[in-house]
Amino acid sequence: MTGKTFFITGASAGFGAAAARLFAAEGNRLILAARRVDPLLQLQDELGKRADIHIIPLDVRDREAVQGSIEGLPERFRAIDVLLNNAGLALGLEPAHQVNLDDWETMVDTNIKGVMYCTRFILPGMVARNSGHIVNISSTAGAWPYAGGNVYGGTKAFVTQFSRNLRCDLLGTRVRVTCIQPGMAETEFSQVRFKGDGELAAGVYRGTEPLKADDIAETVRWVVSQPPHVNVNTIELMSIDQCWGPFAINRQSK
Ligand code: NDP
Ligand code: 8X3
Repeated sequence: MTGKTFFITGASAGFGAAAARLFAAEGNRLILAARRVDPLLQLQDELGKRADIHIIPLDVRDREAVQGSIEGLPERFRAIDVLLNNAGLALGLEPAHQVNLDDWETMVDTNIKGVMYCTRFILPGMVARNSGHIVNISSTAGAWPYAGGNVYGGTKAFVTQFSRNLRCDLLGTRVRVTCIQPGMAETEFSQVRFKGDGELAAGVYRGTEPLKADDIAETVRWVVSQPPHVNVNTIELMSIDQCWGPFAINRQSK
């Protein structure tokens, strides 16, 4: 995969930064978006020698900002080949009756609306060119329930079903859609979920070999490198140290 234009949301850390490094190394043109500017500038510094990089300080929850930044792209970045809808987060692990409602709204606004906005403003160009690929980062949390996953898992279930429905709308075009559902991966994700509590975050991965950001970037590379007639619909991947649990049973009933 070379000479393509990628739009990567959530490029300042984790999967997005790893994808940026991988696709820059292959000589692609990258648009990197996130709220934090410093890590984006560092990536531009690091990768700019190998690839043409355009950075956008962007909060994907801001519909007008998403529209403005896409419409305002420099000419050579306008024909986006791959949209990697990756920006997202989980906040908290409390049960639904105790959760902070602002956290729920932040997850909905970021994980659902951010994906909607980026897709809606980039997709028309892909359809007009009859070429392009939308890769959405969902999660095992969107397919399998767990205590405390409440709205985070709900937002990722949206991403999974939205991806499938996009495929239906795009049938008859050469625009591809893929949904990737990773399990536990060690990035800044748990730091964000536990609001900077390093001990809680480290506990998520203790004693395991979790997925790495590079594993997800490689998965993205694989799906976008398939021949144009091949659409990889969904990929679920987990660390070898993760698996499904049995049904939970309350034994305090009587
Ligand atoms: P990180 O926390 O390492 O990275 C998340 C990225 O999303 C950051 O670049 C962050 O940038 C960006 N982001 C968050 N909110 C916004 C926003 N409002 N606007 C723009 N960018 C935003 O986590 P991961 O790399 O692990 O997560 C990437 C995606 O993968 C997420 O959608 C996550 O839900 C999903 N995922 C993660 C798994 C894991 O175990 N790590 C497993 C399965 C899925 P900034 O803060 O600078 O805005
Ligand atoms: C992240 C994976 O299991 O922490 O989407 O929700 S999990």
